[in-house]
Amino acid sequence: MSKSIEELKSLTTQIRRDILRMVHAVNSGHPGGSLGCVEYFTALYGKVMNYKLPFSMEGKGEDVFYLSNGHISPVFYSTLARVGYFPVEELSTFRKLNSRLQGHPTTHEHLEGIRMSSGSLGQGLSVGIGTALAKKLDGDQSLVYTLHGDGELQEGQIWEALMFAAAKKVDNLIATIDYNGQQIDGSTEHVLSLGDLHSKLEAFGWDVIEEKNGNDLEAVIAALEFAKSKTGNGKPVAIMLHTEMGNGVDFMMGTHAWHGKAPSDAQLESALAQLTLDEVADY
Ligand SMILES: Cc1ncc(C[n+]2csc(CCOP(=O)(O)OP(=O)(O)O)c2C)c(N)n1
Ligand SMILES: [Mg+2]
Repeated sequence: MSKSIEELKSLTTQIRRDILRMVHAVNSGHPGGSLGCVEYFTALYGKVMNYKLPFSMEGKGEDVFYLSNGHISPVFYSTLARVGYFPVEELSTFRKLNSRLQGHPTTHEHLEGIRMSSGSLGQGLSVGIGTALAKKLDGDQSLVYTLHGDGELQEGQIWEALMFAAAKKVDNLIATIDYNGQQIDGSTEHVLSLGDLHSKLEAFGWDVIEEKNGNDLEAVIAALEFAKSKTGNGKPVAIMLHTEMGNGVDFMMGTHAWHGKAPSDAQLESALAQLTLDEVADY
């Protein structure tokens, strides 16, 4: 797991190609949020997180990750496959009948790397907290990572969980918010403003890191490493990761339009032409 930055940057391009091809093949899925979170997933699984392969559901003695905003499954599945959890060829079954790669991740399909079912927004922080507390009871020093959409933060359960984690000093947890400013129907500002989220998280008792360059791989790695350094200090840690929905594909960037829409044949071609690699490893 010691890939160079150059190799990891190539991986981000390959993951973007996978996302687009997966969603295009079945004419459904969520490319926008997925593309925006590529650097986060690459940093996490390519550099920062300590995980064990082959996959074990127990997750003892290793860091674990929960995707709370389950609709961005394409970036999750591609990353898991590309780092060796399951065969890359299986990405071609995305959203097909009887596939292990359902539109939203499920545990009963036994896909390696998936530890919770998600898609119904708002639940992953609670699951992460439970796991973090279990790790403490077990004397397990490893960490729990969770990812959430900013629109997802409009769910009430999130705020109960935020309050609980700080009150119970769950300081082995790093929750990241995909702060892309967009959600299914428009901007988060327009649909239901989160207000001064940074201050709100701090007021709830969290250590808050804000990273403005969420699509700069090195910046994301640094933010995650910094977050790691903050663990064990009595407070849960949040990263507000400023990302761009649709990042990497010019006509998909910065709009909610591609939250849950597949590209046409011509659009796929145009998108892939923007994501070139010396050695393309499409499945
Ligand atoms: C409990 C719940 N309510 C509504 C939805 C429908 N839904 C799916 S994605 C989404 C938008 C969420 O916005 P955000 O978390 O910012 O994701 P992004 O659009 O940035 O990918 C909504 C409302 C859902 N999946 N779960
Ligand atoms: Mg969003």
